[in-house]
Amino acid sequence: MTDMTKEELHRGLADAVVNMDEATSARLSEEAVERRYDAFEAIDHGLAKGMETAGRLFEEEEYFVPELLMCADALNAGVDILKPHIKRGKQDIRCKIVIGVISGDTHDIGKNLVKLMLSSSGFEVVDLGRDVPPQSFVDRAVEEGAGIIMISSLMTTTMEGMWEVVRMLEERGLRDRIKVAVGGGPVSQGFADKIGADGYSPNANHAVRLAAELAATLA
Ligand code: B12
Repeated sequence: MTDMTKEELHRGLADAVVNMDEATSARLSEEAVERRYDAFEAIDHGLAKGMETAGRLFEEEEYFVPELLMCADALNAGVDILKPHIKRGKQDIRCKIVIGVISGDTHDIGKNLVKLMLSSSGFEVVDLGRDVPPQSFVDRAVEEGAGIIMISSLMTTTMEGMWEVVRMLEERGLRDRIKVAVGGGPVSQGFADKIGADGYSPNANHAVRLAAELAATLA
């Protein structure tokens, strides 16, 4: 083991993602586990921060899609090691959540982190994956008896699909029984209000609180 502080280790994880370095991402994640550092913090303050920087490099046209894919591989190598060590929440929430990325959109890193936090906190989560048509969110929520639909969108061009989900729930008279929460890069509280969603969260940590609040309104 090295003598890195927690902050240095987080920085190392972020750099490993930016440098597309899966081996270092995995090694430092193992080190975080050995040192009993908070596993989600290592993901959130380390690996995800690296992805943010990669996003900036993409905007500056220094990185392109192939680089981003390799950054995502490095992030996932670390997440796989840290995942089993995320502290499980104590609350006993009996609410099923259907989660997915809206149609036309294949960005699923953020959605996967939200899912990870929700399931670690005791929620039963049904993951529909990415590029999910609005109709499938509604149909699966009904089939599964879910109380909450959580939708992710990373692109301005796909976020309108979230509106469709709310509209379909209204049409089917399900709006009171199924809550809708939205999130992802271009999504804001203002957008959530505009489409009539029940909640918005800017990150995975807050998404857990939001889900608990929405679940309480269903009880
Ligand atoms: C990584 C990445 C990719 C990877 C995705 C890999 C994967 N498996 O996800 C790859 C390389 C495949 C990719 C492809 C493309 N991408 Co891209 N990509 C990104 C990038 C750099 C980072 C996204 C990310 O993972 N962030 C890290 C995670 C942790 O953050 P997050 O997703 O925001 O999630 C957090 C919160 O938002 C929140 N959250 C997320 N979802 C939800 C849901 C709920 C319910 C809640 C409550 C909270 C919540 O919690 C999460 C964790 O804290 C962004 C830039 C950016 N700044 O976002 C561009 C970006 C999203 N991509 C963009 C583009 C244009 C594309 C492509 C079209 C490029 C191309 N020419 O092919 C394709 C699109 C393919 C498609 N149809 O989906 C644009 C979108 C522009 C727009 N229209 O809005 C962006 C903004 C880059 C840019 N500035 O131009 N991309």
